[in-house]
Amino acid sequence: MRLREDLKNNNIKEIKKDFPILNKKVNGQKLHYLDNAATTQKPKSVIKAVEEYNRKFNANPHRGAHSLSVEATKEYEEARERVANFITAKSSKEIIFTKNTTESLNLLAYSFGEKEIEAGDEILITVAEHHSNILPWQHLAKRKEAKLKYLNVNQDGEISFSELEEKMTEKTKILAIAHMSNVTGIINPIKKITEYAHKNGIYVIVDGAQALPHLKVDVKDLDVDFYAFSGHKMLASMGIGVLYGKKDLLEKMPPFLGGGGMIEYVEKESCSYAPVPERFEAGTPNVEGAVSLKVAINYLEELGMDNVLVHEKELLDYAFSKLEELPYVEIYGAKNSENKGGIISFNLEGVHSHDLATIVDSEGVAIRSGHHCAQPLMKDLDINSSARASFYLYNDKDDVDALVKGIKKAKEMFANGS
Ligand code: C6P
Repeated sequence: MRLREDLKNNNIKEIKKDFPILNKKVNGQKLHYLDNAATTQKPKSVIKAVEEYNRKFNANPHRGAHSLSVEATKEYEEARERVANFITAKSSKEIIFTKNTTESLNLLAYSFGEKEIEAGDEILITVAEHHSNILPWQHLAKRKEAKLKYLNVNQDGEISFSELEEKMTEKTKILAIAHMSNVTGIINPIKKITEYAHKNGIYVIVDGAQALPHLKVDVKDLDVDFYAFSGHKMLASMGIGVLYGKKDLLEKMPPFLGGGGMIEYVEKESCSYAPVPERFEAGTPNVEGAVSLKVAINYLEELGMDNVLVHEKELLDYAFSKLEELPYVEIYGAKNSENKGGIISFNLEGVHSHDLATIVDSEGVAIRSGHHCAQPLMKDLDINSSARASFYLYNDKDDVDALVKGIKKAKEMFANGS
């Protein structure tokens, strides 16, 4: 309850105390970490849980009768239960642990896609997808002689339902779309999109890398077929990710990788597979990562996901109000927080985004610059790169003010011919 009240009362100073790295000085300045869409920082509880796991429980799970292996298995499976509960899946059997969102989407393309897609079929994605939700489908389409089709986005970063209707044909088998864009921060109306797609017999695959850390996701209510996300973008360690899938679909899918842990029985020339989810988890899994995810979810639930989004929207509106005072700043996507999470992409007239990122870094402000692994969208926006500030639950107005100060400094330096 303490955390929830702190967030609601905007007592972010107290929340920051949970994140040791935020005490760090960067270039002699207080750290203002605004690169949360790339990865988030870890609270003390997550750091402690990972250490504790290694001190007390580390063993190879599902592979031994000895006590330690049983304990490691318990830790791992508890984490799976926790994830299932967090996203309101029907069962923990619907939760597959992967490395990250990228691996989850590749697993789908190589397993589900390979089974479902035939020559001449169509796969629909949007132009605003991260490369992780483009390349697996591009490769699948090439392998199968299928067609990859793109939905456009408007100035605000939104797709249009009339274009969606127009581009869904009887050949369309899969629609793969981000829940939240990592460039514009737009939140796509996944429930409505899924209703449209399902009416046309199309499977819906959601890239939830940016959405799940910031808003309440109920996969049952959204009715999506698959949902992918990464632990490191939601306070957990790097190297743990999730693929949620409806159980009846997962059960029909062939494995992606072969090896230990995913079989029932192996003979010299053949084998039978373990049931889901183990069928998709070949090799020794990342148990400490799963433990970190469980504890990260505990932290997020203590705050309340609705409160997290409200807080980020408040910061977003504050940032918009500050940036709008600077006529030389061009913002990409909608300039209000209505359908958005805490992401702002922008450029400064006459300043390359990498130069801007370096200058604000000298003020202790960490932002991302570049193409954000979304080059088709960059091309549509007619830019090669942008700067991006992305917020999380431990950011406050002080962080935004530091960013604005850094932007003004960059503009001045470049005006003076630096
Ligand atoms: N975007 C960013 O700075 P991984 O790397 O597998 O954890 O996540 C991939 C991914 C997939 N979809 C979306 C919408 C994403 O934003 C990302 C990761 C980071 O924007 C790193 S490029």
